[in-house]
Amino acid sequence: MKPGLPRAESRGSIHPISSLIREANRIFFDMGFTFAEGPLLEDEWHNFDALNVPKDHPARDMQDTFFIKDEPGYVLRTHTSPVQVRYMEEQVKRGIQPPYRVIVPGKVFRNEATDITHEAEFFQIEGLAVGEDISLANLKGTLERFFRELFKGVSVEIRFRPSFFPFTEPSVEVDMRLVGESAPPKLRDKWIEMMGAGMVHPSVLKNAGIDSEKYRGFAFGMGLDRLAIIRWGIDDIRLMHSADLRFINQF
Ligand code: 2NL
Repeated sequence: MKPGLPRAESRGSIHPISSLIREANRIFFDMGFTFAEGPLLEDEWHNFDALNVPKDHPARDMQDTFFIKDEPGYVLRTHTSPVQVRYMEEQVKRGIQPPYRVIVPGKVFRNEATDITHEAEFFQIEGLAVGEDISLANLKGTLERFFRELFKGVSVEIRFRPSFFPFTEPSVEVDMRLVGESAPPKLRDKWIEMMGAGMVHPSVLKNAGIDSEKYRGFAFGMGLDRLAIIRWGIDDIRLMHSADLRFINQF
């Protein structure tokens, strides 16, 4: 062992969530997406209004969102979508027209009662593609490739079910299943709800300064805890944020 390095058993390792973010960045980068990030403290316009979330929507309740007492109009972001809105605004400001493809991993906050499976802060990853002829078929192909690369060597199928989000129309829930011999027996052939997605609502494009007559987009968002659990077969979600080195050092 080289002098100066910590002993092997006390060396750090990559947290599964970080590992997933790196892997997802690489897979989407290969499909032409760029990475973007933004502030955790957001204004209500970027977090809600621009995304077509009505003023009386339950997501805007004190029970669901952390509002900043001394800074009216500011919240801890409840999703990473405001970053995609900022990304679009920035491109428009610079005179850069679509196509855009952007991937946004990051921490988000929900003012919920915490219990063994719910934390007030967690990580998610969202994606956005805007162009002249973007369709739901492009969304399906993109997500299929993402899951196939993430579960390399295992056959993966996905399906869409109808859903609702204020920022997409139509909206879908995306289920995934691992099939065949190489699938882990515990998960084999079971449909698992993985994410929400849809075609970007024209009002959202308009709010970001994009011509919604000319351009369309798809968007998706997913939590990373569930994905990490499936990816590595972790059996207790609480371990994920326990900072327990016996857990972390397994990765
Ligand atoms: C979920 C669902 C979703 C989006 C996020 C999005 C972003 C923009 C415009 C339109 Cl800028 N949509 N994001 C769309 C559908 C679903 O997330 O369950 N996330 C954990």
